[in-house]
Amino acid sequence: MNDIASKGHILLSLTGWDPDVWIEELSKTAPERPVKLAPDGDTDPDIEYAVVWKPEASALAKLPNLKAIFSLGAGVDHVFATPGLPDVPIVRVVSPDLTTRMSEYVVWQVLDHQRLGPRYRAQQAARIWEEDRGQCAAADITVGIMGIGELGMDAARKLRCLGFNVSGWSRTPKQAEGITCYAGPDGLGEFLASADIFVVLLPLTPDTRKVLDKDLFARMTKRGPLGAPVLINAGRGGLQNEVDILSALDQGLLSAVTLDVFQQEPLPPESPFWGHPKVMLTPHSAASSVPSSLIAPMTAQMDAYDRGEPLINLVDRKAGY
Ligand code: NDP
Ligand code: OXD
Repeated sequence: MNDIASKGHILLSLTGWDPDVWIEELSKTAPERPVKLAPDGDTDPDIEYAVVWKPEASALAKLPNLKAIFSLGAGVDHVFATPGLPDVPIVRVVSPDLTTRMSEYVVWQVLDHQRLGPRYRAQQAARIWEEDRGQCAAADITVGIMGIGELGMDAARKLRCLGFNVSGWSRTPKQAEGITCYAGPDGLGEFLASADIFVVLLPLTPDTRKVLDKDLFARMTKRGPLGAPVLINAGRGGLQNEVDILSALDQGLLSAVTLDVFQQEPLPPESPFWGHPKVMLTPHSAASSVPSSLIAPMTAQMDAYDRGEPLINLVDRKAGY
């Protein structure tokens, strides 16, 4: 006989991710909370928490005892896209593991562009031995972090440690030692004129959708040691106008791009990004959500909430992130 007292059930609703690893971790960490992959009917009374990544349409709409929704990602645009989203608190991922992974990705890509990775890989393919003796130092380059929040700030600090100059842009004003901070629409122009490499870590909201377009690229006015600005987008594909990115590369408004996220994922085989010589792409893998890092803090929050304590890392519904 099972002697573990049962608590409210968890609805695990995922699209595109293997549920087994999440079920295994949830069952190990919180065996007292049975996991369901779908509710028993629209109004399943047993479900108290939902753990989601791109949840099934309407799965959450009518659950009478749902207390909170936990996003398995830092971004919550996938939650807001769910039809019939109930008015319960939404918690997002803020985790040292995720943050470290993202900073590794940002540092990897910034260094790759600074150290002429694309050029030397092309030379290797053509068996050309030719050193570029004018290669610039980190101190010659400014990295502009567009969306200097949890992830952006950690990446900014790590880039500072490597000797890069760093600027940042956010919705509300910020101060950070050694980082030149700009905020809001009024600060955007100066921010865009400040950097050689732009790292985008914005959330996708109604205010940021398609913000990365030809007008924005034209406002990136600095022509530093890389010739034209480099764009690295690890935020969301919905932030970018993909036709404009390709034109900006052709016209030399951008010298190169790294893209981890796309309007359509998986990226369709016919996409021109696959074979473009100025594009480095990765399959939405900049910072993966890992069950062993995320589930224990999540179920601890459920227990705390059941005891009447407040939830942390709550999403601001009005701001959309
Ligand atoms: P945060 O909410 O901590 O940071 C978001 C930043 O963007 C904040 O600085 C915020 O400003 C700023 N921002 C939001 N809206 C605007 C706006 N309209 N104008 C200017 N700045 C704005 O989020 P995280 O750092 O945790 O995550 C950022 C995003 O990274 C996620 O939303 C997700 O889309 C993406 N992500 C991608 C992953 C991947 O593998 N590719 C993995 C994890 C996350 P303010 O500080 O004033 O609030
Ligand atoms: C996230 C993601 O938002 O993986 O965490 O994209």
